[in-house]
Amino acid sequence: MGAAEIKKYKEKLQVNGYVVIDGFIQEDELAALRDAANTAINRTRAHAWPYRRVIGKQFPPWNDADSPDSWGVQHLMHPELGLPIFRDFYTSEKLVELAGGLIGCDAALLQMELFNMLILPTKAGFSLSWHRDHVLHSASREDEQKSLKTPHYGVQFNAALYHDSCLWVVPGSHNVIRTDEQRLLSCDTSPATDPTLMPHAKQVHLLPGQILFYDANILHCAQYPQSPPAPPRATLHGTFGDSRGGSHRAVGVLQHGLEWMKAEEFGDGPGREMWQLLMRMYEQARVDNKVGKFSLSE
Ligand SMILES: O=C(O)CCC(=O)C(=O)O
Ligand SMILES: [Fe+2]
Repeated sequence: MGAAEIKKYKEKLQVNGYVVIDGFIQEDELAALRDAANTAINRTRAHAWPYRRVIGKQFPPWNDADSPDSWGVQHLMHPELGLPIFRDFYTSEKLVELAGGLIGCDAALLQMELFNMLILPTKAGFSLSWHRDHVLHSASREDEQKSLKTPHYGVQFNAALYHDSCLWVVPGSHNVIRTDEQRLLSCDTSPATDPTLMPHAKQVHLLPGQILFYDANILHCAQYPQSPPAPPRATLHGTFGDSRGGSHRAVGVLQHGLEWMKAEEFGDGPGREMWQLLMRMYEQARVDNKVGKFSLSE
């Protein structure tokens, strides 16, 4: 993708708080990723993969023992999952270039972070509350304003392998404090059972192969219907950081439990330089006392 095109997407992301990019994953790659996704989903649902987002809990930490049903598969790049295609995708030149361009960060400064997959539960539907990823539901206007003005030093994406309409956003809400009405509908972790009640809410529809980048501060929620009967969801969900942020992103990233990524053998694979920068952030987080903390809680 050319620099001019990336610039155009960056502008959209800055203005609207999200941007959808067409045809990011081509047919061949889509088929191979769907295969791998299927394997990962089956293993997760068969309780042969313990790292998962459990139904009933919206934010980390997630505990395998807490619920039999899942809404996400965690740690797609984990060597024990045995699906190297996910790391190849995460470290691919096209994704790294795009993520770096959107952050405004040279590829050499990009740090490896999260790579997970969002799926649908099989026993009953589940919904997330309206939230911003790293701002408390209960934040005062002053605290909210302060958070919204702080740079992210990173980006996050949803890359859909199937049609995906689970996510709802309030366009443009990423840099504006909530109105009284919005606050009322997002002041606690109650699941958003009817997202249309939120003024200006917009359902995001992704086609297979499209990639969405969204600002962690955009007011958003999600609805996860039971599947089947709903068609499958397999949406690759990841983040990249700008290593110049020091430990700024540490809580949001490390709260997902990335101890396993410290292994030297893991570092030896694709994206080693990005991994080294993650390790540097880990070390800085330890010094700054940010390990073992969480962005949001229920
Ligand atoms: O399911 C989604 O697309 C959104 C997930 C989400 O908001 C989150 O993990 O914080
Ligand atoms: Fe979120």
